[in-house]
Amino acid sequence: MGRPALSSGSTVETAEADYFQNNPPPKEFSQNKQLVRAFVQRHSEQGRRVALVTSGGTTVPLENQTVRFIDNFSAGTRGATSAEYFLENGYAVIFLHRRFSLLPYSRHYSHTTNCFLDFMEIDQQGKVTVKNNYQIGMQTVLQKYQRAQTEQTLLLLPFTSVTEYLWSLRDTALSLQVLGPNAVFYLAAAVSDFFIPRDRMSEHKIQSGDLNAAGLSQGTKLVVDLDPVPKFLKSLVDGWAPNAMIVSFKLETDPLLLISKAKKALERYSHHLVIGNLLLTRAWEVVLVSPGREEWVRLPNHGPDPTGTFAFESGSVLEIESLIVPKVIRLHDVMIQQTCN
Ligand code: PAZ
Repeated sequence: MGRPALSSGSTVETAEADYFQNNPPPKEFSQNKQLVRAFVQRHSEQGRRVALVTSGGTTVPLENQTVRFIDNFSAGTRGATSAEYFLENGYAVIFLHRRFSLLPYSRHYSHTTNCFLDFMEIDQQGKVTVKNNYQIGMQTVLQKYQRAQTEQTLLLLPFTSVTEYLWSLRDTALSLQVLGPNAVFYLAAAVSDFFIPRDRMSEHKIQSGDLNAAGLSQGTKLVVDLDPVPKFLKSLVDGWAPNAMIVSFKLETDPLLLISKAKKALERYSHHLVIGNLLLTRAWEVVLVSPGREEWVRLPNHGPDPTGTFAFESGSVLEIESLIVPKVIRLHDVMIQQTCN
């Protein structure tokens, strides 16, 4: 059974309606809508589960023709890596990601410390080939990538600003409603809590010599006046995706706050799972907080250094997402079973 729909006229509903009315959709919105509809329909007919994986940070533009913006931290590693494990487990994936952040499969060769050119060489005939010691690794990644291409199980949807993100999230959620409990939302993106409403945003680049142009500045200082972004998780859980499984992430820097903030989010939104992580240790430990339960997931051979201050990485090739995603899928299995009974 799904969650009850939002009562009409609630504050959340009004804030949501105002937000979408005052902040127009991105240019590619209608085109993406068609792509999502077709993708969902195909996988629904094939009886495949679909994961919406969000990834990367949203921006808050200071100008409509954006030169400057406030950014949210995230390289897109968590999202891109998790998407691969969902695909490997038979899910189709809609990958709602920050434009130019890491993507499933190409992430192995696209980071600046992992540049694809370092994997190549020019042979004696002048042909570009993959270096011998990378052949097997690249073949494995390429096979998985090509499988996703052939089976059309991966749909890439980019966003840049928080508004683009929210338009795409809402529309995709509405499209996924046909799947009922067979959809899972895995919200790893780092989404801005504050933004500048469209009607207060400068059209052109804010000029230091014309400090009142954007309505943002006072004297010689640039004062940025931000409004809160409506609590979209509430809208998602209660309104846009009432029957789907919803997994949110919580990023903190203070270890003492992590569990309490994750629990608070779970209570506030009444969804299925919050995955908590700390900025410094996120690559090797997370905590899964679900109603009445918390479970730490850690990569072996990682932990505090001898001073107990920082964590260190041992060079393990095991990725923590290979441990997280199967646990999420097990919870999804249980949720689907409970819905069917
Ligand atoms: O992309 P990345 O691997 O560098 O970082 C992932 C993350 C820390 C942004 C993600 O795991 C997360 O916690 N996202 C939610 C952030 C938030 O609390 O808004």
